[in-house]
Amino acid sequence: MKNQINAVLEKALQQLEAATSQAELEEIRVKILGKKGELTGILKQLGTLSAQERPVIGQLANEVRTKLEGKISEKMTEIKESALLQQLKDEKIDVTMPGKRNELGYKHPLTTVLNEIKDIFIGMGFSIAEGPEVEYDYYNFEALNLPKDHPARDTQDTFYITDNILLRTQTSPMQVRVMEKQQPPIRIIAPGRVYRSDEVDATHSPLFHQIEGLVIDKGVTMGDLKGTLEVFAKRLYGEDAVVRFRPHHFPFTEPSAEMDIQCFSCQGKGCRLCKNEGWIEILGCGMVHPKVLENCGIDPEEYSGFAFGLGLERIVMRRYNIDDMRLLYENDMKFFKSIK
Ligand code: 2NL
Repeated sequence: MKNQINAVLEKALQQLEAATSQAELEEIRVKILGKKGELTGILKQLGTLSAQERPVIGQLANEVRTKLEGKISEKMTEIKESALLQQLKDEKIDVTMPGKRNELGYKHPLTTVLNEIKDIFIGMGFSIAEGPEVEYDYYNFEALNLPKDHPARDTQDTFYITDNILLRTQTSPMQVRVMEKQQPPIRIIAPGRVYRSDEVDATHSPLFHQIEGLVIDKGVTMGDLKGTLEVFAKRLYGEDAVVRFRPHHFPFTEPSAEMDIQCFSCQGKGCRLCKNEGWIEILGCGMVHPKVLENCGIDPEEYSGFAFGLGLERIVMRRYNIDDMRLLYENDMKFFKSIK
């Protein structure tokens, strides 16, 4: 039996020496020292030995068990250490490698220019008024002196939701809402999305952006309109910008005008940029129609005011020399980087 025990010890030591993983060690431990293990099996036979042999063999078996347990835990430590070393080696970071740069976002050109325009008007004492894009027919048309049979109300051009609810075609309804709520003095701009049922092409989109402005107070004149809008043009295009006003017609203003800026490329002589006009149209404007004031609960005998509207896309396209409006909506990063 002594030989048997020593043989088990020898074999176990050899296997332990060759083991390379924690699982292998555990397997060896169970095979030798487990409940059905080889050494345990031998110990179960102690009863068959004589009274002199039993304590000698018993002691030997215990020594072997202790020795093997010690060896297993020693080997375990060794394997764990080398696994850790390997892990550290695998996870080593080369701090001299070039870093991965996170791409920083930037503002859409529509937002950049809108913010500039907002700042210009805020600098002149205006507030920003924002409101619903789904509107009542009344606020979008009726209150603005556009009666039911007016051509601008053509169902072909307007997204109607019901008979009297629609997607706003301009941001003026927001200005009507402010006039209803607030007595003059009023000085606001109303920027935002507007909708028209247009086919998409280089100069049209069913969704675009408008900025309208409104000033109402006692004694406001066409002189205030011209002065304010000229200052706006100079802030946006530079102090040497030259503007002119041409008579026009809008149902909600009387008199009405359009403001042009002299072509900065040819100084009014006419070139390709201004299509030989010498002037470039910037916005529409006029003195608020007395009927509109009345509709909004403001006495036209006591107050007067001016209003204007401009299309943001057109200003942005001219600024960045973009000839196709679709580029503003297609989120092609190559394009946006090229005009950044
Ligand atoms: C254009 C012309 C314009 C207005 C908008 C307006 C608003 C109220 C009362 C009177 Cl509440 N007028 N807005 C006035 C004149 C012109 O827009 O060409 N826009 C792109």
